[in-house]
Amino acid sequence: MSTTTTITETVQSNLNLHGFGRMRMDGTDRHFGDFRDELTRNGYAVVKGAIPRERALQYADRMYSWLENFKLGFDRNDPSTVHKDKLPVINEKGMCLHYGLAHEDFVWSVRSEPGVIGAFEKIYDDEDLIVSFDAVNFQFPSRTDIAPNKPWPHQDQDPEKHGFRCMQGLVNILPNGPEDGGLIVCKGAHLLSEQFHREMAGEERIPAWTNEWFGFTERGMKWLEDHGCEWEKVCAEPGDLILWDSRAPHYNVSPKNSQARFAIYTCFMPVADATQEDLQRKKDAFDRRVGTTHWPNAKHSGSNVAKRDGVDDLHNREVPVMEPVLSERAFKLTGIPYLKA
Ligand SMILES: O=C(O)CCC(=O)C(=O)O
Ligand SMILES: [Fe+2]
Repeated sequence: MSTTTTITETVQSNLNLHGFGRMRMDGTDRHFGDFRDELTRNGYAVVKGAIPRERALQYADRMYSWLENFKLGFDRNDPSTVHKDKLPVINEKGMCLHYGLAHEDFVWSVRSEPGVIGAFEKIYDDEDLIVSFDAVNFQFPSRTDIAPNKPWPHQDQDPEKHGFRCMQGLVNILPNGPEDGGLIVCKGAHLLSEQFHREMAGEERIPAWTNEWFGFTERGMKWLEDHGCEWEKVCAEPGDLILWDSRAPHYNVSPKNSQARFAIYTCFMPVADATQEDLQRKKDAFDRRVGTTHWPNAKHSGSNVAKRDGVDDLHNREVPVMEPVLSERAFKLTGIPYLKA
């Protein structure tokens, strides 16, 4: 192969890794012939078997063990032990946000799964990506020991910043049918987001702790309904990756039957969309083993201090039980290799 060919090929592959370019998510994306077609049309999609089912069930086993290893009394085989006194702190939405969980080895293993990374490489047509240090979701059926999970329809994107900016994802770990707990998405509404915010600009807002969040009021929900948008429960098998545009209105519901819902959030964005300051903050979050939001650029980071009934949980820990062992590919996802000295 001549040098010229090699350079041409390199330039070509850098420009257009998968031959389609970064998704625009504005309704004008060309036909891809894969999950991206649904993603661009509906604002969400399921990538079947991003992780082989058997491996997803092994992750479920590690998740159950992580809960049991607090030695508070939770036993996966005894539903009566699903109680907040017997579990680490998990909120009514199923989120577990502390205890170094965002950096447990099994969480990093899920983030580093080739089928997960590969889906985002296709979306962004880019291999230089960073990943969020996001929460883990454990939703158990029939909980009366915690507050009910009331609908919390929202977008995870600043309403003043239009257009497609971030693709969110979660790896579904347990069987997840129509009656099970999980993600509810307003189909196609990502395409109406700009119009919504223009027409509803004067409306009262639900307070948000970050600019990158917008909550839908009853009037907002009515607007979506009046514009023909329908809400759908997204169903998935163990190992399926669920993707959704940050602009897509969504929330989660708790299980209605006996099946638990486990999920690991995995959001990726091109490192090119992050500043050096973002990457520095991200490194700091990684070094301290704390979580971030869904946004991989680490605008906000969390803490490992869970509060139980207002006081620090006695079972808090600053580092994961099992520190992550990162492959070279996974380490790039921390953003650290992209920091200039
Ligand atoms: O658990 C889910 O399916 C969605 C969670 C979510 O929307 C969020 O954390 O912002
Ligand atoms: Fe969300």
